[in-house]
Amino acid sequence: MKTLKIAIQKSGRLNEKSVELLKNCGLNFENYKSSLISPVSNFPLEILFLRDDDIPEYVQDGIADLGIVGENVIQETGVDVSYLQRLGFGKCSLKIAVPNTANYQSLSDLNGESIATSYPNILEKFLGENNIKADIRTISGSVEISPGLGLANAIFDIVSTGGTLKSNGLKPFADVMSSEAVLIGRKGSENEDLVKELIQRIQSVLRAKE
Ligand code: PRT
Ligand code: ZN
Repeated sequence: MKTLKIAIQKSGRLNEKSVELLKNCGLNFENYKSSLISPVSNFPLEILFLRDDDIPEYVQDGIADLGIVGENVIQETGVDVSYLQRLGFGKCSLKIAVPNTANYQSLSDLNGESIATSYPNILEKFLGENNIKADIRTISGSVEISPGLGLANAIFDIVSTGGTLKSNGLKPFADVMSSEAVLIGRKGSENEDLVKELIQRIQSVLRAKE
């Protein structure tokens, strides 16, 4: 019989909730921080622990059948996968934020300005849809300090409580997307019996939580 593979985040904001969800589905597996693959003893499934950024492509390419990852990462990587289930955790939004002292009135005031982000593709699409021509500066981390350093006029980043913006003298300016963790599958995987069985278990765990 076939063994499915599901990719989840190895460590970070989605790891704990992803592990908890799978355990609540009645799946037995060891959750050693050091291992990259953990077999499930009571279901034909292996769990792959990966960087979240790699999960969409692993699923698209069929190295994993399923994955749990934030919608923001799926959108940014632009992969072609099936959305199987929203999971209700890892909620956040992606916003353009500007210094408290900035005097932008409307989106068009971003024309000609520079915006630092780790999500250049999502930002480029949003700016394009709104006919804004801004200079996107892609950086891999600590995006929120770039206006203070004079690297950019604005930022585009994940916001949850807003505390990070506040402590860096920034304020939200435009909402671009909201995100949560979702279960994705390789295209066509939703027609497989084992995948259907797993989705059903996940849905009953989610229903029990309501
Ligand atoms: O190591 P790996 O590459 O796997 O992890 P990572 O560091 O890329 O991601 P991680 O673990 O930080 O986040 C995983 C996913 O959690 C993200 O892709 C989002 O889908 C989701 N998520 C939910 C968040 C947040 N909330 C969040 N608050 N991801 C990041 N943040 C950061 C944000 O970048 C900013 O620096 O928290 C800060 C803002 O938080 P507030 O509360 O101050 O507004
Ligand atoms: Zn990442």
